[in-house]
Amino acid sequence: MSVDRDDEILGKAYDSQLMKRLLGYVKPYKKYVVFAIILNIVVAGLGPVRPFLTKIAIDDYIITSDYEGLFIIAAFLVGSLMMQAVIQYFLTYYTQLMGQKIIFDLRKKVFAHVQKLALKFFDKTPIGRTVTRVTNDIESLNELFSSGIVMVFSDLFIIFWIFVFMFFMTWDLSLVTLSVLPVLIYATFLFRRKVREAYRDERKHLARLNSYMQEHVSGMSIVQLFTKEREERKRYAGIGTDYRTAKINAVFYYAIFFPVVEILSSIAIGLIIWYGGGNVLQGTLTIGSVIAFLQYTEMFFRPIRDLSEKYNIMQTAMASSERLFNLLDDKTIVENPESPKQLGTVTGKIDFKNVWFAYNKGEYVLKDVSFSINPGETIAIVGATGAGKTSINNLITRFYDIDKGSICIDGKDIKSIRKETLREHISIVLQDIFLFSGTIKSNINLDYEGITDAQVIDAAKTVGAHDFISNLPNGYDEEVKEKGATLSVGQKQLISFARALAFNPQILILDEATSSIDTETENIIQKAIEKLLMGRTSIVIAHRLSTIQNADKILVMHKGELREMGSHQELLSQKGIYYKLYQLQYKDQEVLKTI
Ligand code: DCP
Ligand code: MG
Repeated sequence: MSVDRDDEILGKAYDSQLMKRLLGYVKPYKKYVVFAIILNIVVAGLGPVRPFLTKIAIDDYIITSDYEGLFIIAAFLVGSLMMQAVIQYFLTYYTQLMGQKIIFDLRKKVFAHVQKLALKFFDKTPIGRTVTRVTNDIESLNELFSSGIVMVFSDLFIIFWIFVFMFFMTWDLSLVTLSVLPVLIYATFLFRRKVREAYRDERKHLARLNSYMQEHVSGMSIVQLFTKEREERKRYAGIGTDYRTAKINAVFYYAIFFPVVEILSSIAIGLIIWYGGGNVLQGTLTIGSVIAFLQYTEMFFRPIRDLSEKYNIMQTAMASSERLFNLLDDKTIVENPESPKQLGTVTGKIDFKNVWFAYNKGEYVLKDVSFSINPGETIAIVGATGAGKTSINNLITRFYDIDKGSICIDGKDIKSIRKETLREHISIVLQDIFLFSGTIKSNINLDYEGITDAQVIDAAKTVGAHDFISNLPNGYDEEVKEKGATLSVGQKQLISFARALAFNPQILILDEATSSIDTETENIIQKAIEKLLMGRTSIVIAHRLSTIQNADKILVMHKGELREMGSHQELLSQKGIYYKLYQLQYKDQEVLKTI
C-alpha cells in the first residue's frame, strides 16, 4: 500500500513564501478584501461598544431614574445590534463569495495543469493523491480565504477595541482582569502544539484508511473470489484502530483545553467581582463599570479561544497549499518546441532511427530500435509480453520522450512538431479500452463537434458495431456506466474501433487486447480491423495470426530489441524467434480455422 508522503507534511501556520503565492490568487478580488476589512473594523467596534453603553445606562440613567435617557441608550443598544446583524450578513456573504471565486480559479488552474502532465507523472502518482489535491486540499484553502484570513483580522480588532474600552474606564481593574491572560496564552500555545501533532497523526491514518478502502473497492471481485473478506476486514480494522486512536488523542486535548479556558474565565470574573466590588464599596468605581467588565471578559475569551481554531485552519491551509504548489510546480511535461514546424497533410511515413527509451532512468525497454514504415503500409509488431510493443506506440504519440535517437513522421522529427498537431493525425486503440461516463455516441465522437451523428453511425456500421448498438434500449444515446461495466469486452472493443475510425486519422495504432472473444464477435472484429487499416499507415500489435499474415511487414520484438523484420513467409523461413512464436502461439489458430 502506498502511503502519501505529502499527506504527512506538517505545515507551519504561517509561511511567508506560501502566503505570498496564495495572495497572488486573491489579487483579482482585492475589492472584496478591502470591503471585508472595512466591514470587519466596523463590526469589531460595534460589539465592544455595547458593554460601554450598558455601563452608561446603569450609572447615568438607572441609578438616577432617568427614563428618557434610559430609552435613548436602549435604542442605541438595539440599533447597534441591528447594524451588526446587517453588516454580518454582508461580511459572511462577500467573504464566502470571494473564497469560492478564488477556489474556482485555483481549481481550474490545477485541473489544467494535471491535464498537461506527462504520462510519466501518472505512472508514479497514485490516482487518489491527485484527486485529493483537486478536492480536499482546495477545500481547505477555501476555509482559509473565506473565514481564516478575514476572521483573524476581526478577532484581533475585537480584542483591540475591548482593551481600549477597558483601559478607558479603569486601568487598575483592567490590569487585574488581564492578569489571567498570560496563563491563557500559555495554555493556548501548549494546546496548539499538542493538537498539531495529533492532527498530523490523524491525517496520516486517514490517508491510509482512504487509500486502503479505494484499493479494496476497485479489487472487490478478487477479494470475493478468493474469499479474502475476513482477512481484509481485519486489516481494515487495524488501520481503523490507528485512526480512532489518533482522533481520540486530538479530542483529549480539546476536552482539557475548553474546561481550562472556562476555569480561567471564572477566575477573571471572580477577580472582577472581588476587586471591582471592593472599589465600588470604597466609592472609587461605579457599579456600571463592574457589569461592563464582566461582559468584556466574556467577550475577549471567545476570540482568544477562536484564535487557536483559526490557527488550525491556517496550518491546514498552509500544508494544503504546499501540496498544491508542489503539484503545480511539477514539470513532468512533454514540452512543445518553441518554434514548431507545420505538419500539413500527412502521408503517414514513420521512421524510427536508433531509438533508445527507458521509463526509469537507465533501464532501457527499447534498445537501438530502427525501422521505417511507408505511407499506407500496415506493420504488425509481435513479441512476448513485456517485449516493448506498447512502448513503441507510446513513443509515436509522444506520450513519453525518447532518450536517444529520433522518430520522424513524414521526415519531420516529432519533437519539432506541436504534440497536439501530431496527435491530431494519429488514432490509437489502446490495449486497455477506456470508456468515459456519457453515452455510446459521446464515447465515439468524444463530444468533438466536427464529427456529425451521421459520421458516428457510419463509423459504427463500418466496424460492425451498429447492430448491437441499435439493439440497446436507447441506441446511440444509451448511457455508459462505470467505464462500460454493462458492455462486453468485445462490444467495448468495437466502440473503441468506431472511435478511432470516426476521427479518420492518417496513422492508426492498434494495440490489440489479448482477451479471447467468441467466434462470432471475433469475425466481426476481424472484419473491423481490415476496414480500419485500409488506406492508412497502421501499426498493429497483433495476436491474431490473420492480422499478422496480412501485414506488409512484421517486426519481432525481443526484450526491447528489434530482432527480426520481414513478411510472414520470410520470417518463417529464417527459423528464428518468429518461427518459434509461430509454432507456440499461432499455429493453433491456423489449425482451428481449418476445422
Ligand atoms: N514498463 C514500465 N513502465 C510503464 C510501462 C511499461 O516500466 N509505464 C515496462 C514493463 C516492461 C517494459 O516496460 O518490462 C515493456 O512494456 P510494454 O508495455 O511495452 O510491453 P508489451 O506491450 O510488449 O507487453 P504486452 O504484450 O504484455 O502488452
Ligand atoms: Mg502491451
